[in-house]
Amino acid sequence: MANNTLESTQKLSFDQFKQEVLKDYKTAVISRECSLLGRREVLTGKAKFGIFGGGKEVPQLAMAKAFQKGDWRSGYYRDQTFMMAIGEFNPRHFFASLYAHADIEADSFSAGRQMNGHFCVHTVNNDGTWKNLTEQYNVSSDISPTGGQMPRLLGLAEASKKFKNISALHELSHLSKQGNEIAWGTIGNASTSEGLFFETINAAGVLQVPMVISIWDDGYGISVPAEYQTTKQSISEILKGFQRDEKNKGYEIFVVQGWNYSQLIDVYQRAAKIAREEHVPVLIHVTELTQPQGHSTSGSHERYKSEERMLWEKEFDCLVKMREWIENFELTDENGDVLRFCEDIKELESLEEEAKTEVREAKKDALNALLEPILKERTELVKILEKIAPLSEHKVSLDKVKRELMQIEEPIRKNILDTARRAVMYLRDENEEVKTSLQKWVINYKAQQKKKYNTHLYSELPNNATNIEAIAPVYSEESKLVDARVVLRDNFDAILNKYNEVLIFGEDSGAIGDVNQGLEGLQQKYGIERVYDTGIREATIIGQGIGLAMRGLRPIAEIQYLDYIFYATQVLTDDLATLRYRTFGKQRAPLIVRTRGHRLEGIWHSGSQMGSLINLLQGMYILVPRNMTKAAGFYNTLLKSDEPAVLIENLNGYRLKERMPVNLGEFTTPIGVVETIKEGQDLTIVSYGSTLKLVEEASKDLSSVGIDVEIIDAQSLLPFDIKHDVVKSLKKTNRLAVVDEDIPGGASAYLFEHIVNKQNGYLYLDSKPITITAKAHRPAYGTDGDYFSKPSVNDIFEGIYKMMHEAYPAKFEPLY
Ligand SMILES: Cc1ncc(C[n+]2csc(CCOP(=O)(O)OP(=O)(O)O)c2C)c(N)n1
Ligand SMILES: [Mg+2]
Repeated sequence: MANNTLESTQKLSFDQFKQEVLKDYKTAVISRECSLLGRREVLTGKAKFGIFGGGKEVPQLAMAKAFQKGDWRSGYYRDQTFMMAIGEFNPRHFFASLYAHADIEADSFSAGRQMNGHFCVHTVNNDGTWKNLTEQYNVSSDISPTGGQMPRLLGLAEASKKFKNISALHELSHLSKQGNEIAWGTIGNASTSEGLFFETINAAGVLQVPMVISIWDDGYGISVPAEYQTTKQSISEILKGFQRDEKNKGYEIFVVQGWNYSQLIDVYQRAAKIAREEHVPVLIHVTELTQPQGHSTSGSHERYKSEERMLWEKEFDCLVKMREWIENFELTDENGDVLRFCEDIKELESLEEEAKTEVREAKKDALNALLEPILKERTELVKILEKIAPLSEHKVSLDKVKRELMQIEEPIRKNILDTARRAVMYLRDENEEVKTSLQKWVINYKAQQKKKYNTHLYSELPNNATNIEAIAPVYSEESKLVDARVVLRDNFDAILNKYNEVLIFGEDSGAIGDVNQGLEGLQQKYGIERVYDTGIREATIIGQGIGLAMRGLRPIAEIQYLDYIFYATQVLTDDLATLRYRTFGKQRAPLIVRTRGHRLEGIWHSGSQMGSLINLLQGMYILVPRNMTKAAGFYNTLLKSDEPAVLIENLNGYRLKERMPVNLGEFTTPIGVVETIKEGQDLTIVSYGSTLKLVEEASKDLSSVGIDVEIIDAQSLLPFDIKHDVVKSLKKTNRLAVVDEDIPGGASAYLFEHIVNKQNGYLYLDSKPITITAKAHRPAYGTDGDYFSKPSVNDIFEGIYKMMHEAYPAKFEPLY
């Protein structure tokens, strides 16, 4: 019966059908052979670590058949067969990534930056323009944290809905064919235990987006069996409540055995039709999969699988089953002739032999390609060492390190550079003639490696966010003083009007126009597709934004309060912040995260934890505007660029008065540039956000006792002061205080290190520099809680007065 289904859905002539099946089988055999040889490469020390797709080949063939150009995948490390079946991966590439070949031509997924099994297809050209995403298979770059692919998947699927429903987006025909694309997810059975999985499943059901999520179920998560992972040991069983029915929208859920090729093809075709045509999410629980070699190269599954299970895995290995099916397949045509896939088993055997040879050859080629440049580099160094050695007093040592380097059969760059740097150490006190060529070689070699390993954290294109020029807000005579949230709102209005791709969403962002009315009336004006409410689910709000941004839209995702960003921090730090780096600049997601914080009251409402974000979000911008005009300018800057950022508005600033600029949507606040907001002679105070208001107040008290401070607004924490303006101020004042609402050792330590160390501020200091910060604990509630937890005007005054007293005891009497 299944065979008939397959035939009818495929509508192919028998011969075409046969060719298709054999091609699939060969792809699966190639994939399996890669897994087997890959493991050997790791166990013999040629590669560091391996995680492969063995035991999951057959369902991936079926998924690949339903996957169309323009579609997207967000999956995990088991998908090598799918990648091969869509033509984006081959054995040569398999080994290049296993060997961590640090060249984007050899390992197009990450230029050797990611472990093997982390797939990707480039979405941007070298000049930063989008590729035609409708004409290629799109694979969003994988990350290792289990379940981490899920939030992004939601956004990839939601983008189709936006491209369909927002008519102004239809002209972006290189990004989408009016939303005809499916976002395909894959996840392991055990990883469905993660909260991100459930959050995404619920959100996609609510949003009704074209998403097909496959669960590759092999009964284990490394060594831990399903009984410890999943209630009722079945994810499809417990998700039954999501099944759509006549009354309610929901999911279509399929369960299919992972070794049943023909049923799999049928299920995937049906799933694709539902998702593509009806924009309904589909879940496919693919059961009875195996792991013929265990989880990864770091262990062996004999340790935790029973003998019985091991026997079952051998029997139900999807490749074995597919082969059986091919061997036994028979179809009687209308003439009564019996049609078969293979008349003779030898046909299959020779196909398998061919596949194996192809993999072995690819392995050799990949290794040679890896080694070739490295061996050349070694020769270069060796030649220099041989030239220098006879002239050196350290000939014996130089000869020894050279010999050791030459003895390494398959050297890596670490071996080469280590040898060279040791040689520099030996030659440190010898004359220039001897050592210059080597020193130069080391400097040059290091620079070359930097390009390989330390680039693309931020954009290297001309529109890098820090290159966007400042445009000052312009005021006319009619410019009124208004509540600052109105400046923000009118600027968002201008943005939504100017950029059709901008979407703004979050908790309470739609109907009421956010909790502080910064989006007031904008849903009414621009429609529910562009300014909208989401559920309370920070991680997937960010995931939504990542996926939308990856598909060429310009989402502004709102996290209602800074303190709640931690629900989404895993997604931000592991996925968004690493995206450009881990793809060697070949994918991007210019998501703007809008949030509000600073100087609130209470343990979970303080909005101050900037240090933690700075540590986790390298690869993003962290902007802390002191007022709403500055904030609006940052949004305008970010939209001219294409990089991700978190922007923290001042919660207590929305009702303060600011003048309304006339060039809304146009003026920009430069990123990475500080601003001096008060000039002074005696001391430089660096601060940011709403604490600046307290600093300004304290400066008046300080002025009244004869201390004239200069106040600098950091404005941007990541990056901070790229022009090194603070040190220029220190040259004048010779004293530094960093005032910060974060804990001791938080953002203040970061600013301090930048100023004193990176900017060499220590050279100009006449007093010990200080930080004035909050207490180490979370701030207590209420005005007194704030006063005794965070730096107050008194604390700032006294801290700085003390510094001046220590410098001039006669002039400044001790306060206490
Ligand atoms: C957040 C996180 N926790 C733990 C791990 C370590 N880890 C890697 S794979 C894995 C098991 C995943 O099992 P499953 O989802 O069933 O996928 P399978 O490998 O079986 O295909 C674990 C625990 C991880 N990568 N990420
Ligand atoms: Mg599993």
